[in-house]
Amino acid sequence: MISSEKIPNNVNLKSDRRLQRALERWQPRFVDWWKEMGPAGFQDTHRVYLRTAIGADSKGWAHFDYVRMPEYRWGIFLAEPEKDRTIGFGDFEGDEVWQEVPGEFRNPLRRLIVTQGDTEPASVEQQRLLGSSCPSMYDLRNLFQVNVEEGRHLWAMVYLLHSYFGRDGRDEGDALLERRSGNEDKPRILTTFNEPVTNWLDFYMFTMFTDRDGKYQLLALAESAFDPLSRTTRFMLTEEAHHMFVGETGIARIVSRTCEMLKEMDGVSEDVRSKGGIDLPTIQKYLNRWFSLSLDLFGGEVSSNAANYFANGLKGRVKEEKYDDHKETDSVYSMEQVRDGRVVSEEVPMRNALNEVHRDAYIGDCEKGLARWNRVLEKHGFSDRLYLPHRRFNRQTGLYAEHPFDPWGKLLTDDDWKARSDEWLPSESDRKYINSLQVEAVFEPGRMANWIGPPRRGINGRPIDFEYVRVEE
Ligand code: BYC
Ligand code: FE
Ligand code: FE
Repeated sequence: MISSEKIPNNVNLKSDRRLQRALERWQPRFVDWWKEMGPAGFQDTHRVYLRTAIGADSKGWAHFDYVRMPEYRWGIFLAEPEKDRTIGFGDFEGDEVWQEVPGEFRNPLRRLIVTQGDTEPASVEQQRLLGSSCPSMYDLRNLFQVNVEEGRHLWAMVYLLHSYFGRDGRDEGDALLERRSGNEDKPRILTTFNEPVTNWLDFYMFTMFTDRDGKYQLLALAESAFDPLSRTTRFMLTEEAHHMFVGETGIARIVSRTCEMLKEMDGVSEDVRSKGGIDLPTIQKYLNRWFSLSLDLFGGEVSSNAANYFANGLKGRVKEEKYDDHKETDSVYSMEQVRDGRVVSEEVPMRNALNEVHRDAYIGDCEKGLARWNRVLEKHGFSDRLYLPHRRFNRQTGLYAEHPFDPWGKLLTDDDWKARSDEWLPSESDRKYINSLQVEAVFEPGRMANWIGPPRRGINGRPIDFEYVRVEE
């Protein structure tokens, strides 16, 4: 469905004039925000080979063309309604899903939607300076693809706020454009979305690990009894896959290039930095940083918020249908807690442990990605391996934030931590080194920066040396 309307959509926006007008008032504010806080440079001077959703069906969601970023057609697309859908979990299991917001759940639902919405523009802000140091034209295009789609995800949440939350929803829609990642006075809501993303190693780790939190949160919201939220998030998930692909393959390409350099040195030295490469210990440190920061996004291990969301049908578990018990009123979860300087296991009611249940599923998914990176090392004949640090390592929120732990989960003293944290997390000098490799954009079709290998294939069947970003005539 190619739409000539100002706001492309599959929600029959023109039938609701009030809503349409409200969104058309928000649209120029969004574009102003995009121009101010979206990708620096490349905006009016370049056209980018981008995927745009013009419909929610299999044909419509991936339409490729050259576009100027500020003219990208951010639209509102919901997955098709599921016939006779019923609530899949919690105290209202089996009831019909809601097409409107029940009064008693208005606040928590709005809060979930605002929190989800806030991460989308935050990530664009975090990544805004990366274009000028891109390792290839292909990567530059992928960065911008991720950015415009995060912009669309913001649209998705603002649509829900405007449609279902009246005046408050419109105010929240405005506030989403006012907070700024990393700003002391008006920061973004969740911790990780205020952390700086200063180079492409950060970026690939962010899209590998932080976008993957997005996948898991969206899967949990897709179970919601509030059907419009479920349908919106289901469609967002189709776009999310590419974001994680960019991260996973980005790191795999770096690992591959590092292996090549090590082989060229033929055991004489292991210092790939002398060849302008990125050494495995530094890759591991960036992995440690973004994995632990992303674990924080699941919330506290023991959470009454999570229990209430579940009881009330607002937020379920990933693939809820795979569980036998959809109520979890009597079940328990065995949680590791720190008591008198020791880690011990204690049972907590399952409903209160759901953030940890999500974290378990997420960690399992990350491990699969790690295995693919390690296969690259194996194929090149190296015995070194990358690993996920323990979930207690370097946490800023939840039970384990109160004590320092090493990457294997062992409790440390504060002095130990101070003395050793530079072994496990990127130090100032690591960051300086990585930034020194990335001072200018590689802007020539098919060419790659020295520290990264080429991708296996191009985008949408195009060759790797396709002109993915074009200077405006
Ligand atoms: N930072 O009961 P608790 C994505 C707050 S990423 C700051 O432990 P709860 C994307 C919490 O709000 C997916 N504050 O946690 C990725 C609460 O505040 P109150 C984003 C935090 O509420 C890449 C208090 O601490 N989507 O899409 O069960 C690029 C105690 O909370 C944090 C969502 O997050 C934190 N890390 O769960 C682009 C889904 N953690 O009540 C996009 C919506 C907790 O004391 N959000 N707090 O004032 C949620 O489902 C939940 O809010 C959370 C937290 C999972 C985040
Ligand atoms: Fe997103
Ligand atoms: Fe994403």
